[in-house]
Amino acid sequence: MVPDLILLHPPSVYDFRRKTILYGPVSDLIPPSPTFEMYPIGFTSIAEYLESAGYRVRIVNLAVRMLNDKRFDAEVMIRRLKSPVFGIDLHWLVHAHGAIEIAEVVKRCHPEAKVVVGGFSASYYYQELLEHPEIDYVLRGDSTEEPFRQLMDCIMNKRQPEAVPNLVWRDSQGRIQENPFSHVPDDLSQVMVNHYGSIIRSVIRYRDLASYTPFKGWLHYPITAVLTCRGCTQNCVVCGGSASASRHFYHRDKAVFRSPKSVVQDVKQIERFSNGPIFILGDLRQPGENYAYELLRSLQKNRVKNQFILELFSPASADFLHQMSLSCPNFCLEISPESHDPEVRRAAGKYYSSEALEQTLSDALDAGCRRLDVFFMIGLPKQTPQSVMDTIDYCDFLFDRFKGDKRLSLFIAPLSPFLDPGSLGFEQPERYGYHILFRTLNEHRQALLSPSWKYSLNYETQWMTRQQIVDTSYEAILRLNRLKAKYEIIPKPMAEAGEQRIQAAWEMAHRIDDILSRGDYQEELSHLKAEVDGINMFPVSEKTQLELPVGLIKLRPWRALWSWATGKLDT
Ligand code: B12
Ligand code: SF4
Repeated sequence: MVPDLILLHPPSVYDFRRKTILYGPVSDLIPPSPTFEMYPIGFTSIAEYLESAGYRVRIVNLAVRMLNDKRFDAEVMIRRLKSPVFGIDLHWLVHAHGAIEIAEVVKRCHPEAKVVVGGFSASYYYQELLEHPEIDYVLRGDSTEEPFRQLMDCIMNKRQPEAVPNLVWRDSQGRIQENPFSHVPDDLSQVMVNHYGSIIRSVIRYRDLASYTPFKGWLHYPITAVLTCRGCTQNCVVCGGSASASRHFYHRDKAVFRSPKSVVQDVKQIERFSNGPIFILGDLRQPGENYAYELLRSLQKNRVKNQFILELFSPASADFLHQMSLSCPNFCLEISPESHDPEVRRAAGKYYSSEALEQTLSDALDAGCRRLDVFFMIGLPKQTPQSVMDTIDYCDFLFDRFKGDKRLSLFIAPLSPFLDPGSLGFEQPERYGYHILFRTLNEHRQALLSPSWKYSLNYETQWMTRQQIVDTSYEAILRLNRLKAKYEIIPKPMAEAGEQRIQAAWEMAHRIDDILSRGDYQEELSHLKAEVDGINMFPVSEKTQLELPVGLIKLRPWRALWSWATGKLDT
């Protein structure tokens, strides 16, 4: 069955299996690996929307296939795939290398097919992208479902796409045409109606679960995400999806929200095929407390067995936390104060006191929260190496204050590899004390090939050089790991493995620096490949700590199939 569109997700670096690259702690706190093999959730809403318009859409996560199988040849697979249109995401800038390489392979294998690229980074760098002849179209914006449908209609009916909103394209004379960036919907009721149902249908149709897997290890830990909005109400200085970035680069003046009913419908759909945790993304209070309470009460009424992960952008009242626990018993809560120091926190765009934070932590634990994840970051305005070490002392204080409560999980990681384009920090570096080292898409593409993550960092700050960011990160992660051992938050063997991994990575970072300082380094570097790969592949104890226990039966494919066959997945 030939699909009308195939959506491909590239790895961060196309030939990552051949390169010697020490990735560093760039993805320690998210489920995917440094290959960033997770595809945008928007793939599922595009697929659902186009399917309901009569097009057949298939998703192929090339990155996860390459990671799971050393012998998997992406080019052979692409050659075998047949479709008149291929879509490639360049949503996260970390795919700057992989996305363009994959576009080249697609065009080489299927010169007659059209190549469409989209996502945040594609929307930001659309001009540079269209300098690549293998890319025919860039669809800009955070909501491309309807423009994509219009583009598909044009391609299938051989019409020029001059009326397709948000599209940038090359006309028959090779001139770049920039259509108005006018499609920024403020109503989400037409999208993400039944996207999980649509995915299950496609998995069955193409008999290819492997290519739909969102990240390596997902079948063992099938966490799913439920989105509540497009855009954001906050202005975190380092974020390329902030209110300011959305306004200036994605033409979204205000965040829009899904109705509580459709969020709950998503949750009910997930329950049919998975026992895994459900992460409801975004602070539910963004559109106001009424929305948050309505959604939570509806979840209370429509109980599911899955465990929930909920997010707070700022401290919350005891009553609100209590409601969370009534609606989502055993919920896991996440909050990111970024620094112990309110001045650094303020400089990063978050305006609350440490007292308010601690009160929330205390109330959340009292409310019966099963795990409380608190995230700190390195690479912020006004943050010195000493300030980072003080954050670790603050972690010691928190563990002590909450008497080593095992539910309290503290994490720290560097902002890496990139400060997001479009973020306030990237766009107004002097104001926030950043030095931007790479600006163009091509510079970022090259940076991703650097032998060590220090050289791919696209920024330094007025307070920390890249070297200091690297050294401070390893030292802070090491010290926090030791604290977790001291308070018995994690088992001893896990702490020891963590220590070993961090020490080995830190030492390797210095060895690579040393080799690079000697000039002609390619040969010497290639001898390190096995060792570097070993460090990259070493299990990350932070990832394990972030996992919630899942029962023995994790996925319920037959139930999903039955629900689909009987139409229940569409309710
Ligand atoms: C949820 C989220 C995540 C989830 C991922 C969920 C997922 N699978 O999509 C998690 C927590 C795992 C995550 C991880 C990361 N994230 Co994130 N994430 C977000 C967040 C908060 C919301 C995204 C969202 O709601 N999307 C809505 C859905 C429906 O739309 P969508 O997926 O974006 O897709 C639409 C469009 O983008 C576009 N589109 C997307 N792909 C394609 C492809 C084609 C061909 C076309 C035409 C269109 C198109 O059309 C889609 C439908 O309309 C944003 C911030 C924000 N406010 O947006 C950051 C954000 C996108 N993430 C960001 C970053 C940096 C990362 C990481 C690299 C961080 C890191 N170092 O670990 C990783 C990358 C993980 C990976 N790929 O493996 C940056 C991206 C900046 C940039 N330009 O690079 C953002 C903007 C802000 C931030 N710093 O968190 N993230
Ligand atoms: S990091 Fe801040 S600005 Fe970005 S999506 Fe999260 S809350 Fe919004």
